[in-house]
Amino acid sequence: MIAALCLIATAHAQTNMLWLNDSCNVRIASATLYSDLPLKDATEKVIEQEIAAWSVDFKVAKSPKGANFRIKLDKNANLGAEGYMLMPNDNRGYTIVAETPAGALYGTYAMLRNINTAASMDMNPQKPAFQVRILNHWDNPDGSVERGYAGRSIWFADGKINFRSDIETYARANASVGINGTVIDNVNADPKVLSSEMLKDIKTVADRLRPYNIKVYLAVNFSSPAALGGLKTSDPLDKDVIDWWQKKVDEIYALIPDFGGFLVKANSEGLPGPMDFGRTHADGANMLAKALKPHNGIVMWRAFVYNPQGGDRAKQAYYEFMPLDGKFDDNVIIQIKNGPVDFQPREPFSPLFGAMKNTQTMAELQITQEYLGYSDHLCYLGTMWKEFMDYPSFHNGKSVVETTLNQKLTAFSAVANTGTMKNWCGYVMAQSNWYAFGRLAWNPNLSARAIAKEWVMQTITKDEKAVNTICDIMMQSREAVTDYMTPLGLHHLMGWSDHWGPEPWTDIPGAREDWLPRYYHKADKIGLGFNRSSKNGGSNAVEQYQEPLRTMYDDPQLCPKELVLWFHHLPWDYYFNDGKTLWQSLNDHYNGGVEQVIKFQKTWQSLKGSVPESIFKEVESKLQVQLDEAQWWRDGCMLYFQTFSNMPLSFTPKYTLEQCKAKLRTKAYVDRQKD
Ligand code: GCV
Repeated sequence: MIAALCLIATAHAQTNMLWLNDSCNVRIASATLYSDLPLKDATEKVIEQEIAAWSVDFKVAKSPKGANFRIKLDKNANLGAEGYMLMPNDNRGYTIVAETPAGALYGTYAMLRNINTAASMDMNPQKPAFQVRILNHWDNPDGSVERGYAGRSIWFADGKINFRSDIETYARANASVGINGTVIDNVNADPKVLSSEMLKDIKTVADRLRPYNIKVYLAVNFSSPAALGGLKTSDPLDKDVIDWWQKKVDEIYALIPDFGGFLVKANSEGLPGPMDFGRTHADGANMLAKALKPHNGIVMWRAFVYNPQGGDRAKQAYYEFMPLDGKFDDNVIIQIKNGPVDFQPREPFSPLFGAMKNTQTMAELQITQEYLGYSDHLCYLGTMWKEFMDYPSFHNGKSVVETTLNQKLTAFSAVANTGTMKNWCGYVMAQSNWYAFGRLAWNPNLSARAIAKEWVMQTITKDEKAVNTICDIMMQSREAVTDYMTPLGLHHLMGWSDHWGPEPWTDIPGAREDWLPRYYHKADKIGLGFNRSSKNGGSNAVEQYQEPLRTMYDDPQLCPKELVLWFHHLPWDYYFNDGKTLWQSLNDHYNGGVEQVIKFQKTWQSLKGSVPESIFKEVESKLQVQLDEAQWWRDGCMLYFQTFSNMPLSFTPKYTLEQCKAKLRTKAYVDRQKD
């Protein structure tokens, strides 16, 4: 079939196209498209443009006769609002069957992806696993991006919407992997996003994204009624407050009829919320949900909550939300970060998944590499997300991701890594994580390697040997980063406020204890790690997990070694089953992570000539930065821990502890803060 379409390789390099129509992709020599309906619908127009963009010679046909591409809209196809089915047709091409233009759009992208990656066409009906597949942008109206490492905001500049000319590229990229929603502003929300002036401009954004089946959502500040509306209170049970939100929601829907809904960070990290008025998360979420309900809007209410007085931070979301199980309206969904603390290189899954039996829940992942080397470290997150998603929760035999399926409302979200930089993500390799998120939101059963392969073949090269080599690096990359940053379940060792380099030593006078690394690593003369077990004064966070996980995590001999210091404080000379002491294991992991980056560098050199020169050079130079920062992490952490263990290192450090601390004041650090 593919040969029949007569594909030709193209050398047309276009900028900013991500995995679409890039220089390594093929073109269809001749495409004739027939669509069931006249191309009036904006999404059908996109389908036409898309097939045209991939073809050297493109025509629209008035009848199916002779058309090798056909769109067949069939209301009775049992494919749902977004599903599709690909079928071979008698003109040696493909017919895309769907109930809706959106389904046809996804079918078109799937067909083009399969052609491009020489994958065999799956002729079975395809439907997305989650209804809402959504990016969370942490973009502020002033144009800055919280934890963004790819330049400024793609949505805002100087307090206003930034009407970029290439927002359709963003929309295409998302649609091509099945993403159908975007929260354009930061969860640390500025009340200003709900101003009438801003909403009028957001309408234009929504209009431009709609043809790509992408809905706009907004993160809202819970105190907007007071801060923006001038009311005396933002109490969710106050009649004026309820009226204010209802009017605001009506105003939004008058402008944007398919507006998706709200994302809310409440009573977290200083943000306002219903608890400021003695109300609960459910009171707050349901009040907003009731305003949105007549318009089919939803509320994504975040469970990222913790306060300095609340005991072990890892336990707090569970304590705050479990008593509210079953109390949320049916258009509310609780958005939970994958781990119980905060997007660390490795965490156990949040125990809220599966535990809230009568509440709809969804996962929040982080594409932007806040704790994984920014956009400077090669760190493919497909493996990390699959580890989280496939982990057995032991709730009704379900994996973690399965606990968020089979609900009336289903959703899957991730914090975006986009910015105004030419390549959108600050690093070509970081684009793979955006791609992987979309693919997993559509189909959580895809393997991390299969996704990596698709992405490499559409972005870097189709040379089989090179594809495999790059995939090998990607598949090992997250473990390498975890090794040189936070192995064995260590977490939160990063720099104060910037979250960049190692700072296990940080002591900021007057700082919240749960924002300091020492709260998490608890290094002392005896050993290292956070005792979250049920024994010896541990926080007993293990009790929040279902058996047999509870028993397994509670015992350092049974606990998976990669999580052991998350759950246990162990002596430096503690022996693991593999015969190594804790100290030796730390040495091996920290140094092993650095060695792995050196291996990546060598392997990358072997690709010279088989990948585009610009990509070769970009990765080559980023890997050099990564190596230096891996050494910094290894040396900073190990030399600091050595001040407690007094044991010898089994590698030769590049830096002294003093140099590691001083590195925070280097020019590179200062420059990075400007980004
Ligand atoms: C948007 C972490 C980040 C914050 C972020 C917060 C959150 O604490 O460092 O920048 O704020 O998570 O997810 O709300």
